[in-house]
Amino acid sequence: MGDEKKIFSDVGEKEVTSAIVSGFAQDFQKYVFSDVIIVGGGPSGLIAGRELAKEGFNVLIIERNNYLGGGFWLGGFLMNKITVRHPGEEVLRELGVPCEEVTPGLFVTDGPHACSKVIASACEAGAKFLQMTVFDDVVLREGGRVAGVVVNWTPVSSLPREITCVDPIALESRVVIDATGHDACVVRKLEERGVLKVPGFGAMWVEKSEDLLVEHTGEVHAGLIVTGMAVATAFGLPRMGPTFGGMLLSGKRAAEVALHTLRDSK
Ligand code: 48H
Repeated sequence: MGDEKKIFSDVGEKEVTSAIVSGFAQDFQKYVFSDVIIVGGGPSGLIAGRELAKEGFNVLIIERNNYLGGGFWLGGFLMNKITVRHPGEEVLRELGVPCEEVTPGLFVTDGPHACSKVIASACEAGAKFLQMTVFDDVVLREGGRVAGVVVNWTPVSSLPREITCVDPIALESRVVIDATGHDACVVRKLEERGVLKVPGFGAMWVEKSEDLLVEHTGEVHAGLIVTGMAVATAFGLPRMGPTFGGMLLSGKRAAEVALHTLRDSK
């Protein structure tokens, strides 16, 4: 502990803590009002976020877990092979994910490779993330337009109410995208408030579901776009099981719809 040669720079605890606090606060301040808030960091939300951030919009992705990627790390039944039906592989190849055609029109890839690339592509495009943050409610404005989200830390919402009297906070945005998967939490909140009726997703029918899902991806209510599995829940469409082309293409479609709104309202 004296004259030995140091490998690392001479930086201590207070600098480390300060870097974390100021970095987080600077980003957070910027995302108090964003162009787009995406609730849910699964494949559909990540692809939508990537496309929108690439176009130069401020995108904030809110995720209740610490890890991003949702159900995209694994295929079905805890087996980590991801399948996509054509043309889903085009999105994977665009991101540099190798995939193999196992039968005409069906492609297989490794979950960890595909998922990490999708996450990295959203980061590289400039999307920002709030992990361990759970959607709690919507912000509604004139005419019932969705104008943001109310969130809390995930640990706060998972502890018993009597020891966590912590109010949530609101974040505003020009567009909100519900990418929360089967739960369709944002859409469900509008149902709870008597704004929408939500039928819930239908039984499995892969050949029908993915086309329908991409077709129905779009605005479900003023200011709110729905993507991914949440579309099936919102419109009562059949589920597709462990195949993900629909999620990737739905994310792209959601971004296209959001771009129209963002450009029209500039
Ligand atoms: C913050 C939240 C909240 C909340 C949820 O489930 P996901 O992977 O969603 P998609 O739609 O991008 O992909 C669905 C796909 O993974 C899948 O399950 C398929 C294809 N199933 C077919 C079938 O037949 O079952 O990701 C959603 C993300 C997750 O990371 C959640 O943790 C997060 O949203 N999330 N984040 N606040 N209230 N609810």
